[in-house]
Amino acid sequence: MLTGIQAFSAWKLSIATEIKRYRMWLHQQGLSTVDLDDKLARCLRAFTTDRILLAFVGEFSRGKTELINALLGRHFKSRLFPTRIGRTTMCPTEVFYDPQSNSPYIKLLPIQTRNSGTPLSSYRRQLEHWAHLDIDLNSPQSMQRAFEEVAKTREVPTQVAESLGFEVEFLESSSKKEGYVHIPSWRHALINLDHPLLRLGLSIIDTPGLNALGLEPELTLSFLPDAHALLFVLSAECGVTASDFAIWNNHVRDLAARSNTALYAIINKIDLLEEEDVDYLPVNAEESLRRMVRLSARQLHLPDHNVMPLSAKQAMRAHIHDDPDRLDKSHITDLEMALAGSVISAREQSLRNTTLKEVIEMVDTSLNSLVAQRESLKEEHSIFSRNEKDVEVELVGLTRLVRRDQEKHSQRLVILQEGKVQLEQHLARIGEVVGDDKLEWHFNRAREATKNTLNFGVATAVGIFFQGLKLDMRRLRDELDGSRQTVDKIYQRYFQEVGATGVQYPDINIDPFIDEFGELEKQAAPYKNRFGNLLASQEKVFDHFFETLAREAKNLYEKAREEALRWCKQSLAPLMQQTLEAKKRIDEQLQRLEHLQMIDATRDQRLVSIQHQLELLDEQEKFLIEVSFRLQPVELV
Ligand SMILES: Nc1nc2c(ncn2[C@@H]2O[C@H](COP(=O)(O)OP(=O)(O)OP(=O)(O)O)[C@@H](O)[C@H]2O)c(=O)[nH]1
Ligand SMILES: [Mg+2]
Repeated sequence: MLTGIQAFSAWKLSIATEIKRYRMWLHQQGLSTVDLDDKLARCLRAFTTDRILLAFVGEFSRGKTELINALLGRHFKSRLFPTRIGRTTMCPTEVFYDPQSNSPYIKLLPIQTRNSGTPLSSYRRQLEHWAHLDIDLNSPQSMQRAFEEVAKTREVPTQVAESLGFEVEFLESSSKKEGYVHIPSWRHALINLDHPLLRLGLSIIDTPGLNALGLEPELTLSFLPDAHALLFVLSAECGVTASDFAIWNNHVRDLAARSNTALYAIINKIDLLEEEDVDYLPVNAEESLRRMVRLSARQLHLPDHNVMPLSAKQAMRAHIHDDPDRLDKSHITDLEMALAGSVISAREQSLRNTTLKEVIEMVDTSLNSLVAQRESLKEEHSIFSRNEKDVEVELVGLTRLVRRDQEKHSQRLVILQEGKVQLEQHLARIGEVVGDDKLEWHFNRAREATKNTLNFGVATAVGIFFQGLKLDMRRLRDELDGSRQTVDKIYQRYFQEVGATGVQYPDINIDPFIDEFGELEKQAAPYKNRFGNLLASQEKVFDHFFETLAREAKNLYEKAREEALRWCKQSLAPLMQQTLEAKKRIDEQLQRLEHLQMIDATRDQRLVSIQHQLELLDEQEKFLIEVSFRLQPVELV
């Protein structure tokens, strides 16, 4: 996996370097505009901030944490996170590398913050609310103490647990105090470690088993859909049990449809199966494992190759004792290879098909402009190479032609400026169709309906909310259809002036957003069924869920608006870039011709001057060809 991620990181870095070089070149040539620069800055960000997120979910004690230990254990050679029989991981735990910090740490968000109604995403920006623990990777005792803290629980009266949004039926009762239950001490943990995989941009989220996913809706609604791979961990001891199945159905299954997440089911603890086979069963272990894979794949509706049998514990032991045979038997390498293959290549494809494509088109436009400039210089060269007495006449003739060209280009710029004004109107309308006030209105109306569950019921309240949002999205789609017609007309008018240029405007599709709203709404299904009309004790849980759901919907709504506005603003950018580059070339040519007419130079001096220009052009062209070449696809390992 390390090799795959290393190759991917090196590739992203090299692309980012080329984008920076091209951006600088545009600046130096005086060809950069605010729009073009914004576009390049956005593309650069996509390559420099790209991360790979792996999420581990499943029922408690299936071995999620041990699997993370095994994946990181290749480097550390020791077990990092505590694992034990029964519930271990008490709060969602993110593991990553923080380049801004000099030493490893754990940050813990107190559970009481659930009372505040502030989302986790906001707390992530306010680190003063988090407890901070330094960890010393060289001291096993320090590590143990720190990680024990993450797993800490507290005893609180059931009402307190309810007021924090917990569903009491999922909590362990206190053995000492009547009416008290155990709740986790912390709501979320952030762990910064220096590890080669994490340094390369991999981050991991470990989740507790039991009903943790139901407890922190932000996890299922926000974190997990962002994951590039979701590992649903099962145990070979029991296969897919009813509670595994409930987690799968309620929280995992639909995630794959909502996002580009690669979904794997891991059948962990296969070592146990082998031991059993030796002692009691005549059937060979391999065969029973294959059967279990096939059965689980069928139950979960996954392709067989996405169900991976392995032993995290055996892999961990193999790392500790440096035992390649045991590592082989653990089958952990199969998972590492599958992850490297599917996740990295999906990330890479997505960057190639979107961001990188845009950059390559921009570089091509600049290259085409240089080619046109070369043609002009060659033409000038051929004029000056001819009989000297015709030169002045030809020069005047050429100057006249170029001046006409210049005028044409000024007209083209006018077309584009007028187009921009037209698009401003579309921009304003888009801002109205999916404005903040609209969103607020939908939210308040749904809020009213949830409060008034006697009349409406939860299902209706959620339904009303999403109907409103989807209706706005459809209006946005109609508005964009109108904008597209305007853009189309501008391009046609431009093409009539210039002839076909091969430049195309990017397209936009709002349908995936509408689908995503549908998927988000589906996440409310368990609540709809469970609550119908809410009991008082369930209200708090639903409130918390609804706040999170509404916030996610809000993010999605804002994302759709942002994309629509960006599309509208940048739809003329390819033509604008082409026209500005051509205009600059023509202005320079005209200046040159006027200068050549004024000075009293000999034919040779003029030829030398043109030759010099051609050499400068060669350098520019060489530079851009090199950039363009480095942006082209290469086979990653
Ligand atoms: N035999 C065997 N035991 C394993 C394996 N992986 C994990 N275990 C054991 O299973 C128990 C639970 O492992 P954890 O990694 O804590 O499980 P988890 O899924 O993270 O559980 P929660 O944090 O409570 O949700 C521990 O005792 C592990 O040692 C494995 O591959 N083989
Ligand atoms: Mg765990």
